[in-house]
Amino acid sequence: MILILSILVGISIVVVFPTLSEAQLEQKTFVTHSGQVVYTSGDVLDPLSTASTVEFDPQKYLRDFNYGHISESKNGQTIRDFTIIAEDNKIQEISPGVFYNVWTFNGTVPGPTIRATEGDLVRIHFINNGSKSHTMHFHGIHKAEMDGVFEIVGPGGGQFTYEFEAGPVGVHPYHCHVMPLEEHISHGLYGVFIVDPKEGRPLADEMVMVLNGFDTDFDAENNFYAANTIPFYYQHHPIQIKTDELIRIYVVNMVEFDPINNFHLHGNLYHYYPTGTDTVPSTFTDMITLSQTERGIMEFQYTYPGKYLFHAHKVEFSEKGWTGLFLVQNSGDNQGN
Ligand SMILES: [Cu+2]
Repeated sequence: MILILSILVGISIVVVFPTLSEAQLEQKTFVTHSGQVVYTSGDVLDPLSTASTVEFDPQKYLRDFNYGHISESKNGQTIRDFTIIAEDNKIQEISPGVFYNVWTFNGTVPGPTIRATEGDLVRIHFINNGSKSHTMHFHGIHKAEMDGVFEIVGPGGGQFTYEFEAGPVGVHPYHCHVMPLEEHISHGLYGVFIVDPKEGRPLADEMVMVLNGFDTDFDAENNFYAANTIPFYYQHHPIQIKTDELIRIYVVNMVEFDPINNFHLHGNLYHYYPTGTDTVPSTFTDMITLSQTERGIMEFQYTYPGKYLFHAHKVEFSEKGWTGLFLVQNSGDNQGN
């Protein structure tokens, strides 16, 4: 009896958590925390050609930085104007055959990566075209009335202009701060705000990774996890980098419901700058663990070419989509080799 039970348990574990190598290749059936069975076709999801009402390209998002419309004040301060529009009616194919109502800033989850230099005047012209109230709350230093918590922006075209000096240097999340907060964040109203030091950072191949998850059956547990929204995306589309080239990743954990997330890099270690606020890394490691909205900057370079995994070492997350690959090519090779 015990033997039969243990075999059954073993089989169910294989069904719920198939091994990494086959997780994305075969039809997937898994039981959610509430007992619902989720089926996906096992096809590779192409986020650019689905029936979704969202156009989101994880390959483009990875290295896409929005510096705003730039002007200069009379006293020489750089002004950066951004227009951000919130909506809450879009449907996105989160996994093959699994559609979910995403709430978006400028049409995507995450919203655009907003980038400024320390001391710049940042002006966010926020328009709420959603059916619910929304706001933008930036992590960072600013006046109370610019905090996006008490200044609720009403649905159907409500507007607010957030204005603050960019600071401190680092990588910060922004997100809607309307209650119930869990609902507004888990549906996708978040993005990344990078504040560069005035003196700049050493030249690097820079990218942004937002660690997120989706609760598609509304049981306050995530069914899918990802770096940049689409489960397994960078496993099917490895991120191409070069040997001996400095890689800098701005990583932000926005996973709701789960208390922790993490980032493990294979075949290498990285210098890690928590929140990106210090010039000296706090650690040299291949594994960091992040609570919600914890973030930082990772820097590394590969000596040897080849394919290297990166993924959550929380295995449940990696087997439900939070896994990817770096394809490291020799610096001397031509593009596409
Ligand atoms: Cu909201």
